[in-house]
Amino acid sequence: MEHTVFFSGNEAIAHGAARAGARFACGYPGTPSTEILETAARLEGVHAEWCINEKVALETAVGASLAGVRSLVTMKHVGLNVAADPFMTLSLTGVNAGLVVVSADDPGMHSSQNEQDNRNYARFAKIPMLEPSDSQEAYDFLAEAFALSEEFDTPVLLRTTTRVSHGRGRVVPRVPVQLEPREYARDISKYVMVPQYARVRSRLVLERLQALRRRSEQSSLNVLEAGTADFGIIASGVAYTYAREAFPKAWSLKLGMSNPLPYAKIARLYEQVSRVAVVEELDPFIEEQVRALGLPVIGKEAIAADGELDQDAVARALEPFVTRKAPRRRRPVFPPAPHITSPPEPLAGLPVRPPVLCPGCTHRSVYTAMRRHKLAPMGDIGCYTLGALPPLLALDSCLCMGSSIGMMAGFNKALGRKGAAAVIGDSTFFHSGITALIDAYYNEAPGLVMVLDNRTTAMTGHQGHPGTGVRPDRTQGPAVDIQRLCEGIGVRCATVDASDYGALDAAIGAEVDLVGLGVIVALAPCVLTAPEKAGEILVDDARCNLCGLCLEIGCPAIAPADATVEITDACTGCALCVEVCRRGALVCAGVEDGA
Ligand SMILES: Cc1ncc(C[n+]2csc(CCOP(=O)(O)OP(=O)(O)O)c2C)c(N)n1
Repeated sequence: MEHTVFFSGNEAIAHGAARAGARFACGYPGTPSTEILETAARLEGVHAEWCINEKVALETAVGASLAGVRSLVTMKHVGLNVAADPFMTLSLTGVNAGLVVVSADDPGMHSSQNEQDNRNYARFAKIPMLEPSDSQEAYDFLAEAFALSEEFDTPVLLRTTTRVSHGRGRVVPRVPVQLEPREYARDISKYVMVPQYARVRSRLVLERLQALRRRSEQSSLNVLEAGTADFGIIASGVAYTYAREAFPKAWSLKLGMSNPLPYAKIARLYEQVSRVAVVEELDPFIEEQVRALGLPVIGKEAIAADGELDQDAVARALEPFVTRKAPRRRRPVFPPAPHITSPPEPLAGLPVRPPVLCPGCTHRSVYTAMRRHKLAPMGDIGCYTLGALPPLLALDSCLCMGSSIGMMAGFNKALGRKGAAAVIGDSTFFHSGITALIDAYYNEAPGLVMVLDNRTTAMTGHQGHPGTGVRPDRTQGPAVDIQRLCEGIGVRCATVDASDYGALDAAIGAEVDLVGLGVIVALAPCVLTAPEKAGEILVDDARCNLCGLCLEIGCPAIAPADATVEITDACTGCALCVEVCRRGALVCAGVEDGA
């Protein structure tokens, strides 16, 4: 007899992920998902960690995926609300090694504050979704999910419900998947979701969805099972098993891959039978899409839209419809492929003006100092994200607010060394960087976190935040000190004047050489809030050979001239260009001296 084991769905997911080559698993506890990670933690070769919350867990898994390791992240349904910010944009960036997000939903609310149907999230994010209906499928679907993730460059949602997660069943273990190692390749236009790159990725997501639908049509996970009755059922997950038991003679379309739906397979079911019911718990997720094809269907008018189903409930609900007169047969109308826009042509005659960091912005000094240390800089959202654009090319990722530290932690954990750093603004640090820093400390992630503290929320127009204490009416309230906060957590932290390039360079060099986790707060007020000119930059034409070093810092106040460079009126005198010039061709004079 075949060797079998007896697993709950959650145990099967953990074992299935390990068999599929996942080496990194993280999550936040919540019924009915918890045992997945508890099981993963007991498996050899899998690094498992509890994260501080679901958002940080997802960002950490993304970091591990970028570093080349297949990663699993687990949560209960409401946890995906917490992780929704990285989740939605992860659809655009895609992955490196496969990444599977498990959402364990709780119809009937055995242990939850609501019973939201997270299948909607897969449609919302335009990503594939798999729904196992028993332990064997929970085990097998993981290999399928990781393969889909890599083939289509997308996160995959694996959605279970309490009965699948907690029900136990026989599982036949399979041969472990053999994997080629995946190198990390820096790709700013893929991983840095500033508008100009995100617009391109958005179109790719729409094309990917079309390709996924073709896969869904062919997938062996979506099976049309023949019956003898003039009645068909469409179902996924545990609802399929209830329907099968209640109506053993019915035809059925079992959907293991329930997003995107296989329209042609649905149409084929309608060629066989004159009455079709969708059996699904909670929302009319499948039903509404079938109706949109113009097909008559029995759905939520019979099957409860709240709570759990079981085989008796399904039998009771559908019995009257099975015997009812069949509706007139109709042909489905498949929706046309969506129109996807083309990138706009640049306006003729107008120069292209990509957004840049302001002249004198001290974020530029940080990037210039970091460049020497060859760490992959995981970025975040703020003015400083502009540093990802040419010529600085200073950030490797930008997923959502507060994502940099979790991504750095996952990346470095997966590599087993300090391969990445995190770059985060002060407002973003308070928004959701703190939780990720606590998580990195708790999970002992090594790495350097640069907090670019310009004493304001510059990107959105200089609002106050807890670090400045400034209120909307510009009055002063209490302020939180970032260094003391970090030290209170237990993280090593130094504050450096961000306008002092030499000090920055030395502090970063020292921190990179230390083991463990450290924060450097690069402190200098936003240049727009300190408008006085710090000095006058003069060019020594005899020394300048237009080598271009000063141009690499991307300051809009420096422009190439005939044989030298020219400093324009936009210069604030920050003197970073003086620091990087190796020929002494740029000199900073006091404002009065130079005037
Ligand atoms: C979830 C979310 N909320 C709000 C925003 C809008 N937003 C973008 S960057 C930013 C804050 C940037 O401030 P900070 O981190 O201090 O960086 P700075 O712009 O000052 O360099 C905000 C609020 C967003 N992108 N995402």
